[in-house]
Amino acid sequence: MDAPEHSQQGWSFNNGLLPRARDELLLWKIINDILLGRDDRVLVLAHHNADLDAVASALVLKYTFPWVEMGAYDSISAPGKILLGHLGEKMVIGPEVKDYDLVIVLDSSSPMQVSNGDVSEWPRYWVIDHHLMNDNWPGEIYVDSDRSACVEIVLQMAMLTGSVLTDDMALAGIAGIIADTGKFRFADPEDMDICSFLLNGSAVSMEDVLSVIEGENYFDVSKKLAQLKAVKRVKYHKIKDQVLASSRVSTFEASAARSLLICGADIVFIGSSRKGDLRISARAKSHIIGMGIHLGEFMSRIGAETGNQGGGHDGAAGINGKGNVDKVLSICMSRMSDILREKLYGPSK
Ligand SMILES: [Mn+2]
Repeated sequence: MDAPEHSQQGWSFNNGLLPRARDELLLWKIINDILLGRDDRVLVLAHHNADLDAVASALVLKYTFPWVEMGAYDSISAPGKILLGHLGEKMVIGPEVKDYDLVIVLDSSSPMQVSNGDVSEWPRYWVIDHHLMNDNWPGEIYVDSDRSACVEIVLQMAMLTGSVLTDDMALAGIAGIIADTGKFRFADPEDMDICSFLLNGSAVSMEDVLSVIEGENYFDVSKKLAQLKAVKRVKYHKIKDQVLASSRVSTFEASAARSLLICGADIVFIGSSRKGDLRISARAKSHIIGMGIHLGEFMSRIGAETGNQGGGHDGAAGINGKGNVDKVLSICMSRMSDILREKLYGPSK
């Protein structure tokens, strides 16, 4: 499809449209490596259970640098698959990383999300991420935690290289931002600016994007069942007027967490384990964040305490690793109870 005539309109920094990159020089280092790899095998690698933002980021990189190959470690989320299918693109699941010359890791705050945890044998790689800065990754990485979605950083890369904004790029970009801002609930003005820019510069409408990412939901029986199971297996307790809840599912941790928040919990921990791998997803409502609780920092601490890797945003975070799910869940619940108790009743004597 030809890009609309006005697709380059406003495709410039500091025009109230696309925010300037946090570290343009570092971003150019990554861009140059991808450009130099034009004749090599370059892998764009999304994390396991690649979500919409990770898939969108991979897509925008592919549109900008068509020679890259897209891969996801272990699996792709259902919404991620829908976006790929809609755009007629494929992502390799579990690519053989050592067969590549260069790897660009997307949207991943730790090696555990894209490998068995050991990246020492990997080829040259870069990490582009928007989660809270941490030291899970050895070496220099590009992190901009002011960006609500990783795809916003990749769009900045597309812009830096003077790439044309296509409808597919706009659709992927908006989808990633919608997903990572909780359908704009947590969006900041810059997220709205970027979406407005993408809508203005393309023939894509909001309805186009939403029908792609929501359309299949009503027919996704395993997601519906995961949400109901999360409710059925819930454990909860209250501290003053706040409710903490935990539960277990085998998939759709994020939707399960959302369901428990809708049911009334203020902070939720959802555990799952697959083939010995453990995952905990934590979510909190905005008044909890307002109390000064940062789930990303919290999960990073619990990760360290349990020999796993944790991190994320203030209201949405997770732990990946190995171990007993119920045990890690109960540690999350008891440590968070202590924090809440101190916030609500003052420090214990
Ligand atoms: Mn993301």
